[in-house]
Amino acid sequence: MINSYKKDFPILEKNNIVYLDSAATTQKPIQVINAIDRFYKNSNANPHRGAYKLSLDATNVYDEARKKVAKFINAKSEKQIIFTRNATESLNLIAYCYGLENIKKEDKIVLSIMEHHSNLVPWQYISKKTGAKLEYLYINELGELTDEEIDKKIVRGTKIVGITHVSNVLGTINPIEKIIKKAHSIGAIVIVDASQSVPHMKIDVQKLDADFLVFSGHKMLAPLGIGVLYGKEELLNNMKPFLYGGDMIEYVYEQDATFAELPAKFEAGTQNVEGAVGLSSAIDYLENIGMDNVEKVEKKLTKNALDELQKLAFVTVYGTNNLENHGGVISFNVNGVHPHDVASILDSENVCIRSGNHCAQPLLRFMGLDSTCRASFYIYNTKEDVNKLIDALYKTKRMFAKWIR
Ligand code: 7TS
Repeated sequence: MINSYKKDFPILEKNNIVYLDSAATTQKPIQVINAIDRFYKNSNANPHRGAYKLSLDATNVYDEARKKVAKFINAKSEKQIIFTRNATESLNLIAYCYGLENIKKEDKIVLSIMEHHSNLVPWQYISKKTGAKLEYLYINELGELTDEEIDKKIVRGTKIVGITHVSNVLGTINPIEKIIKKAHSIGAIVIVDASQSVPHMKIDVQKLDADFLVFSGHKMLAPLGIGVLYGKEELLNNMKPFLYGGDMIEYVYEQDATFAELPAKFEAGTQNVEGAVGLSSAIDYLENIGMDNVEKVEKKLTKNALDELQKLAFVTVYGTNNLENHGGVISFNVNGVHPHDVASILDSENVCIRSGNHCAQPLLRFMGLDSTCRASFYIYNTKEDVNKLIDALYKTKRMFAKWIR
């Protein structure tokens, strides 16, 4: 059965590829491509800077996109939505503008060992600059964070907890509700890296009570180059700007300047209106399907893929088997064959997977691995895609028969 969403993605239709690398970036539906095309044909100008109709149009679509994002994650106010380039920039903004200003030598920063480098390397910098200790929440053999580990590490003295909602390597869905509650009980703030969750499930920032939450548009059908930083208003208000320049100021004098209110304070320079328009259209597309359905489609695919991969004696699958806390990302290895070789053979069969350390070297090192193969799913994937992945893995087995363990 071909699912009804694949037809909306010209690149998949045209190239007849099985795209299993959506954790890296997703393909774009024609609806999003058309929305960007319409913007450039009808409304392109520099927003917030012109009194003429086109500039007002550009301002309007940009502001509407912000409102849509706020509603999508249930933020109290659209002022809490800062557009950035991507999750990485959002995380750096938090590290520089909150971390550097608020963390002291005697404080502790706690991260999970499964953080993407984007939510890890900035905190190494802050730790070195401030003298604060950097500690990690480690995983059990199934790639999960246990209650014990959370209670042991998130203790008095912890000021920041950085946690990815869903691991981009193992697909583990972390118990962020519990982590947020625990962190707040001892006075720490929590940064949720929702890069691998906002595209795939309903997220309610008010219910979660996250202090900061970040994600990238390009992992949820939107164009490259647009990201989101959500933050509690009081925290954002008390932070200094990240970048200085046009449109983030109120008054500028020769020796001094005052700054604009949220969200403009954090959006220096000409805004990525194209990105915001694309993100707005991507949200429309996802909401039209319904996030519950997106999650259902992916759960079914993940179960199917896990079942099929686990039947292969020459393949090792990493992470938990519990679908309850497993997103649509699966890491595995063909025993005895380097993941880059596996990915090349799969590519010759038009199956795109990622191989490598997935920008999570500390996690891989903790697991005693250098690299893995990774298949990640989105709404355009089908059972047939999983079958093609399995067939291509059999081909790999045939080609590397001598080395397979
Ligand atoms: N956080 C997580 C959990 C991610 O998976 C990624 C990107 C990022 C942050 C950074 O996102 P960016 O848009 O700022 O680059 N993850 C991946 C991946 O798994 N393969 O390629 C990029």
